[in-house]
Amino acid sequence: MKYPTFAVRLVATGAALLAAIPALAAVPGILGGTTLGAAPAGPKTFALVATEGYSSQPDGASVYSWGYGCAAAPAGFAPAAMAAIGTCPLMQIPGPTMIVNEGDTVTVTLTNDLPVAAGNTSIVFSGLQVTATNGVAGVLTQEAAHGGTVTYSFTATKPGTYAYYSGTQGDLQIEMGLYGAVIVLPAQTATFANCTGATHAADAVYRLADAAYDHPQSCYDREYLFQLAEMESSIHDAALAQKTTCENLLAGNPGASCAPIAVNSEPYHPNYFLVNGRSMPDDMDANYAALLPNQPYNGNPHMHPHELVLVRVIGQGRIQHPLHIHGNHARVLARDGNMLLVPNDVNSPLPGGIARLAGPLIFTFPSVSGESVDAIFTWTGKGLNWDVYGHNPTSDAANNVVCIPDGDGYYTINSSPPAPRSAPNYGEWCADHDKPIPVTPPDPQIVANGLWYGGTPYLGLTESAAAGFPSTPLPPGTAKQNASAGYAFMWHSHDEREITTNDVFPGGMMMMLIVDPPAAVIDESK
Ligand SMILES: [Cu+2]
Repeated sequence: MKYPTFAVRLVATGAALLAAIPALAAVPGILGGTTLGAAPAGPKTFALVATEGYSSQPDGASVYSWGYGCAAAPAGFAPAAMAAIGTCPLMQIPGPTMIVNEGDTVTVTLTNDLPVAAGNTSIVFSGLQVTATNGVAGVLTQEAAHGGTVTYSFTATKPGTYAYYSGTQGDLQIEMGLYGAVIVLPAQTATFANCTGATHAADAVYRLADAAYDHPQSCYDREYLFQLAEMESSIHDAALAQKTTCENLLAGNPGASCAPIAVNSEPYHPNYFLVNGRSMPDDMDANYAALLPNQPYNGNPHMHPHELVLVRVIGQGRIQHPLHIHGNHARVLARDGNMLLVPNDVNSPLPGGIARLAGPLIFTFPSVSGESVDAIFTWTGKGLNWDVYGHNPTSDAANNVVCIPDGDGYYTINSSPPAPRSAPNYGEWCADHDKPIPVTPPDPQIVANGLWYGGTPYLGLTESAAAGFPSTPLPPGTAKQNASAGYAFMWHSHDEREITTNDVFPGGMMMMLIVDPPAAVIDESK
C-alpha cells in the first residue's frame, strides 16, 4: 500500500493542526542583573511581592488565588529571544522563575501584600543554603508580616533546578499558589566545547545555556520547565469568604482585628491539576498569553528530531504527580541539582576523567513535593523501521537527499562530509533511509509508536510541490518538506484522574510534545 488511505490522511491532518499551533514553551523567567550564562558571577537581586488575584481555568472558573510577582520591574527577562514579550505582574502562578548563574550571590526581598487575614508569609528555597534577615521569626524561616518585608540571600553554589514556596501555613499558602522556581546555570568552562548547539539553522536560540551542569554529558538544544501542582477550588472559595468577612469587619471598625484565615485542608480532594498553573488546553497557549495574565508560563514542548531536550520537572503540589512521557525515555541528570554520576569512575573516557552519568532512563517523572528532576529527552525515529521523512527513492535520487551515518548511525555534523544544518533530514537514523513501503512496523508491545503506523510519514515531503506527486518524480531541487506536519506525543499525568478539569475529561495535567520536521521553524516566543 504505497499511498495514504483517507483515514490515514485524517490522522495526518490532525497531527498537522497540532503542529500548526504556534504557542511554544522554553523556560522563560526573570533576571536579577544584566549578566547571564557565561558571564562572571556577581550579585543578583530580586524584589518579589506576595499578593492576591485570580487564576483562570478552561472550564470558565476564575479561582481566587495568591501568588508571587514582581514588586518592581526585574532587571531583565530570559531567554533573550523572548525578552521583548516578558511580563512579571504583581501576582502570577507559578511565581517568577528566577534565573541566575553559578556563583552568584542572590538576594530576594519579599513584600507581604496578601490580605490582612492571611497573616504572615515567607519563602523557603528547597536545596539552597539561605540566610534570612529582617521580618519576624516564623516556624521555618523569617516571615514578612502584613505590609512588611523580609530578605533572603544565598550563594548559587550548584547549577540545577530548585523549588521555592511559602514556608508559612503551607497547606493553605502553597495551595493558594505561592510557589515558583530558581534555575542556576552552570559556569560553563571549556568542558562544553562538545555542545554543538541547536540542530536547526533557522531557529533562534531559546535555551538558557549550552549545558545544564558543569558536565560534558549535559549539553542540550532546548529546554522546558514543568511545575506540577494541584488545586482544590473549595479551599480557595473558603479563603475568599473569610478574607471578605474580615475586610467588611475592618471597614466598619478600623480598630478591630479579625481572626486569621483557617481552612480545613483535610480530607483533600483537588479538582484542578496544573502544569505551570494552567490546565490543558490552556497550557498549550503561548507564554505570556494576554488571556492568562496571572499564568504567564505554558507547557507546550516542541523539538526537531535528534535534538536534546532538557526537561526540568518540579513537584509543587502536596501530592505526587507521575508525569508520563510518550515517544522515548529520558535520562535523569540530577535531582535537586545533585548529579547522578558513576561512583569512582576510574575508567571514564570523559575529559579530565570526570565521572559519567549514572541516572536511570525513566518513562515517568516521579514528581515529589518540593523536589526537582532534570532529564534529557530525545527522539529520532530510530527503531521504527520506516523512513519517517517519507523519502521516495526515485524522487530523492533527483533531489540528492542523502543520509550518511555518523559514528552513531545518524546524519549529523559528525557525518563525513557533514550534514548541513539545513538538511531536510538532519538527524535522520540512516538505517531506515529510503526504506520501501510497506514496512514491517515494530512490535507495539516494545515500541509505543508501532500501533500508529499507517503508511504515511508525517515528517515527509509535501505533495504540493509538483502536480502528480508522488507518481511523478519531483524535478530536482523542488522537494519541499511539509513544515506543518509533525508527530504528537502525549505527556501527561499517569494518575489519569488528573487529566481532567473539575471532573471533565480531557483536561488538567496534559501536554503534547510535537516533533517538528527540520523545515519547521520553532518559534518559542509565540
Ligand atoms: Cu500515556
